[in-house]
Amino acid sequence: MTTDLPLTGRARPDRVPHSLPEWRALGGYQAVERALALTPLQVLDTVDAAALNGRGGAGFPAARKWRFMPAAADAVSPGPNYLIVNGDEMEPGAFKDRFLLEALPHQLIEGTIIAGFATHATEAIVLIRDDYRAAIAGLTRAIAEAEAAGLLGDNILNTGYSLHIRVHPSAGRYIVGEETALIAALEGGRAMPRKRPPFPAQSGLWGRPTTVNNVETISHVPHILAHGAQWFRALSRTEEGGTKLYGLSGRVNRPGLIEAPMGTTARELIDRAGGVSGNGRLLCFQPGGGATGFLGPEALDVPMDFGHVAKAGSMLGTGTLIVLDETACPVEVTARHMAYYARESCGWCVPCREGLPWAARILHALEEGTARREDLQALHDIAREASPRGRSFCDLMGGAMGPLASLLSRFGDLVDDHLHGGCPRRRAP
Ligand code: L3W
Repeated sequence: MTTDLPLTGRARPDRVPHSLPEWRALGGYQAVERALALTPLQVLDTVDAAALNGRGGAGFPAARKWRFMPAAADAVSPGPNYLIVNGDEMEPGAFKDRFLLEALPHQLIEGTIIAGFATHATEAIVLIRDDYRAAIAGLTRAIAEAEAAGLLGDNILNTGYSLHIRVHPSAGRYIVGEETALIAALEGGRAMPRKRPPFPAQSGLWGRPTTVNNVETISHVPHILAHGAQWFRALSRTEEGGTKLYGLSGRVNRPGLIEAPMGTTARELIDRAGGVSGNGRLLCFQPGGGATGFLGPEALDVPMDFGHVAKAGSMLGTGTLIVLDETACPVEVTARHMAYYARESCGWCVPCREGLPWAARILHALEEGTARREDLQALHDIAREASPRGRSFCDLMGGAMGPLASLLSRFGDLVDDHLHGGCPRRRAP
């Protein structure tokens, strides 16, 4: 295995998943053997010492989340703990989990067993975006192989630990990625987020203690157990452990995925993606998918981890950069994002249900040259009122405000210019 690219180093170029014998020949399931020889608390402490932050968007420390889960003896009523692996990848610009699901299903199964053991779970569900058909089929096959070999299911490797994993295709909406909406959808209801607390760790699927972790987060776990916490930390350039599966899209010459040390700069990532395309000059980039605020060339040397990107005024989010060159229009890009988030809102909270379509309409009118100055004022009002956390049950609206608020603060003059006949990039010279 390539230990400097632990997450992707064993993948085949054609993404065809390994059979179980092939995976075992590459050292597969050794991490599971090692983990199940420890106690759940020792596994948890190892992941804690590795400083693994959740890769789904919020960057919450994985081990801290796991510690919220009660052991069976501490639970107030009998019943299972659940582990949900979130593969509902629908953030605009994000395509990293798809690769891990399609190319490396046994890696994910290993991580799920180890995370399940640490959180006292006996049932795990991998929820996968409905369009990811190859991922659903490949993971289902890999689960069957692992079960037949005694690596999964009842009494794994004769250790007394049992975990059953099932695959669940998502309902096909962006909001299903939010953990409480995801749980509602799994229970057969509409995917509506609910207020927290109670957090899923206290009352999740069917009222039971539940952990929800992203696919990339879980895929890192076997490597931490195989090589140790200090090794994992040393892979990173910052205090946040490990490598990161970054993604690049938009105006770069070679869009795609890059596994690199956590804290790699946007400058290096864009260089590795063949540099900026279009006119070759960077206008701005979104560091972590559609729901993250624009950063400019001044942020090219910011280490791309959760803490540093937040300090620079945006979010690492999914770590999938969307790059704009000087010929791209950030108003147009924001309009597209806003139309998406407006469509994907569950409609429960009024500011989100009404505010997002309104913002999308104004941005569209700006592009078309039909917006009035009062519309621009309304856009500012929406960004100001909808940005603070706590105005809605979940973060869909707050996330959508990332690009909008940064558009207005960073590109005020350009937005204003749109009042005079639409997008200046499209106007005849
Ligand atoms: C128990 C406490 N648990 C916090 C848990 C909480 C959650 C985690 C982080 O995500 C971003 C947003 C979107 N007792 C706890 C506790 N927890 N305090 O820790 O919580 P939080 O609020 O920081 O973040 P969040 O709401 O989980 C917000 C993005 O995540 N998002 C993610 C989607 C992910 C996928 C995917 O993985 N495929 O779709 C959706 O909203 O960008 O910025 O687990 O329960 N005292």
